[in-house]
Parts: sequence; C-alpha cells; structure tokens
Amino acid sequence: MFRRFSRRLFSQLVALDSFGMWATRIKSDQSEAKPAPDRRALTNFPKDFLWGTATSAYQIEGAVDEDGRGRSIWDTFSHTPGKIADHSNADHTSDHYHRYKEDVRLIKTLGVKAYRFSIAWPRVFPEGLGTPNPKGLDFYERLLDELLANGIEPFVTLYHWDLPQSLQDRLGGWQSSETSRAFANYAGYVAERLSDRVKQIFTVNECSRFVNLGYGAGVDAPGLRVSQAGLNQVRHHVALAHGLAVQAIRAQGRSDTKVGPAEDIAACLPVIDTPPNVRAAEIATRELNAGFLGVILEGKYTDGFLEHAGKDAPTFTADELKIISSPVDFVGLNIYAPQYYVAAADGALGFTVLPFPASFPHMNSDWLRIGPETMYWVPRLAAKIWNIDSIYISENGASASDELAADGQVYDTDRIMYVRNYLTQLQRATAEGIPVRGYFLWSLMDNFEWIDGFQKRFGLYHVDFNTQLRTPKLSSSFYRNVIERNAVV
Ligand code: BGP
Repeated sequence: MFRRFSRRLFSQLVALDSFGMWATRIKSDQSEAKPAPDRRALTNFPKDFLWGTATSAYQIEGAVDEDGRGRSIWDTFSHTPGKIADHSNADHTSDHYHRYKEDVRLIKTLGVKAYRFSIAWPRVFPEGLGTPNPKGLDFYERLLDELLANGIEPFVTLYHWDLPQSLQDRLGGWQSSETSRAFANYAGYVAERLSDRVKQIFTVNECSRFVNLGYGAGVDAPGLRVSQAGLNQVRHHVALAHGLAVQAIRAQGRSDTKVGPAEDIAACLPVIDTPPNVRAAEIATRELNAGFLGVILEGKYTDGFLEHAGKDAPTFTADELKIISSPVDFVGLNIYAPQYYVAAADGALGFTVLPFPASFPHMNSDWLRIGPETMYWVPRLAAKIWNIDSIYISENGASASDELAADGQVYDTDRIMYVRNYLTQLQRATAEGIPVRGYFLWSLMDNFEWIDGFQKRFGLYHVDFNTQLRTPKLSSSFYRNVIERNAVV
C-alpha cells in the first residue's frame, strides 16, 4: 500500500508514528468523518434530461429510386468516380426505408427517449419546389407513428445535406437565395403536415461543414470550389434559409412547435483553465462562429468577421439580418472534437490558437481528436456568449474499428471510453447549471459515412451491409446503462 505514497508523504507518516500519534490520528479522523459523498449526486444528470440517438436520411435510408424520390446532390456526388473512399454510394446503405420498424425496435431497446432523424427534402419535393410528392411524406408519417407508438419523441432535421439536385442545376444550390426561399417553402409544408406529431425541429445540420467542404474545399457534395466571397455568400444564404424556415414553421406549424439550428460550432477551449484563457476562448468562440451561429443569435455579423472578410464579406440587407435572427427555441450543438486550444494573447484578437502536436490522440477518424472537456467548455461558453437557455447536444459519438469478434459480438471499448469521458464532462456542465437539456448519440447504427463510404463506423448497432443484420455493440449496453441510471457509468 505504501507504494502509492510519495516518498515525502511516507516520511511524514513515519514521523507521526514515531511520536505515537499514528493511532490517535486515525481515531480522530474517524470521529470527525463526514458522511461519504453521495456518489449519485456527483454523477447524475438532471431529472428530465433527454437521452437520444441520431441518424440522417441519406446515410441510412437507401431506396433512392423509390416512391417518387428526386435525386439529391449526394446521389450525384457519390456516383462520381473518385469522390468516395471505398467507391460506394448510399443507394442501399442500411436500408432503413424498408426496415424502419425493426430500427424503431432497436431505438426502443436502447432505452432512449428521443430520436433525431432527418427528412429527405427530395422525397417530399422531388424538384425542390413545386408539387409535393405525397408518397415521400407518407414514409415519414409511418415512421413518426411507429416512434410515437413506442413512446419515442421525434426530433426532425429538415436539412442534412441532401439538397435536391434540381435546385443545384437550376440555381447553383446555396449560391442563390432562391434556394433559401425554396427551403422555407419545404419547411413550412413539413411543419403544416407533421407538427401534430413532431414538436421539435432542427432546421439545418452543420452549416459550417457542408459550406466549407461542399463549396470551399470541394470534397463534399456538390464538390465546388468557389471564391472566398462566394463562400461567405453561400453561408449567408444558408443562414437566411434557416431564418426563413423558422418563420415558415411558426406560420404554418402548430403553436407548440419548437425550432432551432444544429450546428458544428467551432469548438474553442481554454488550453489551461485560467480567467484570461477562458476569456480568450470566449472571444474565439464568438469570432470563429460569427458567420452562422453568431449572426443567427446576434442579428449581425461581428465587426471582427466583417473586417477579416474585407471585400469578400457577404452582401446582405438589414431585413435579411432580421429574418436570420428570428428567435429560436433551442440551439443544437454537434460536438465531437476540440478544434482550437486557445490561450490569451496580446494583440487585436485577444487570443491565440495553439498548434496540435502530431501525437494528439484521435478515434478511428483522423479528424476525431479526443478531448472530453470540449463537452464542458463549448456549451458553457456558447450559453454565456449568446445567453442561450436551452441547448441540445444534437450529435456526439465516435468512429471505431468495430470488428466482429469470434463470438459474433462487437467489443467497442474504445467507443465506450470516448463516450464515457465526454459524458463525464457533460455531467459537469449540467451540474454547474449550464442549460443542456438533452444529448443525441451519433449514431443509432452504422451507415454511409459520406466521403468515407462504409469504411468508418459510428453506430451503436453494427450493420452487416451485405445481409443488413444489425448487431448491438457493447457500447449499446453501456449507453442503456447510462440512460437507466441517468448517470455516467
Ligand atoms: C457529422 C455529421 C454526421 C456524421 C458525423 C461523422 O458531421 O452531421 O452526418 O456523418 O459527423 O462524420 P464523418 O462521416 O465525416 O466522419
């Protein structure tokens, strides 16, 4: 036992003993002993905390040519040679379109209370606009009924990147504000038809990701590389689409419909928790998110953003800023990895970003660095900067190699490690009163992971893409335990 003591402490104890104080000391410790801390209080989440899991349409549905669905930019992109790592596409993927009932059973087995899924815009409006396709919406009605019958609260995402190809061809996609208007039309229609059953709607998933990678780097659909000015304009149009959609949902949906964005917020963390560094991380969070979350929540682009953009700044009107900043009911944050370790610095910015060492650990995707404290700092800073009173962690999760063991099980202890550590930090946040209302683990099951095709797995359920057999991974038992006990386990 003494091996655990430092040499210094050991010598102190020996000294106490030699004065005959050892026993006395122990006794007095016992007599003054405080009751053991309530472990539950240290690990529990708030009573009404909402546990969920998440997916998106193109990644799981398959059935791309069924029931009148139009083509999306991801159909085109994934069928373009050289774009997807394993040359795959999501024509069939997890076949959820046909297996949704079985999948709802999987959701129920997990014990989650909420399920976040996305609606494929080209199923509902095959051309993006015009006459809706009744069979498209029928599918989501069947899914909603199944979820509700099983006591699972649906959270719907309206845009998880599957833009109708027709809007790309005719308007240049998000390069045109006409696409923003088309989106609002679709949003209003969905709210009108489904808000009797869906009470929570996310407008746009991860604007920053699909704008930067789809229109900037050209590595996601639609694979364009527009100028910096073009990129800022595209982002502005997405923000406008969000605002117009909020208004359309309020106008056409039931009055108890709640709406907000789901954003891959640029995650800035103080490298060491000191007041100047925390302040620096706050400044960095505001400035690095000014192009989307900032303009939505503040109704203006920050001076820093506009100065930095210079001649490439987006063009906009005061009226558009008003629309963009239409009040939301919650903010969804997708949190996976620390992106910027920030320290205080002299100079105009007030912060500096530290480089990542090559040895920084990551999960089975290079970008997915492991930084559990991201789950504490990001909601804390966002809530403070924008005075947000309701946050959902709309995505968090990890890729793992997920091989089936000889006994047919998947022992994804690495995913469990990742989620446990992130949840520990989330619990810390909720214990401090940071208003996080729920958490959606990405993802329910393995699926088409965009440009990685089927090479990366994020699911709680393993999917054999040849047989469509779903196998619960060990992490699904872990998550079920977390939910049952409402605590980190
Ligand atoms: C988020 C997306 C999800 C999911 C996940 C993993 O950015 O919203 O759709 O794919 O990240 O990302 P990736 O497939 O890039 O590894």
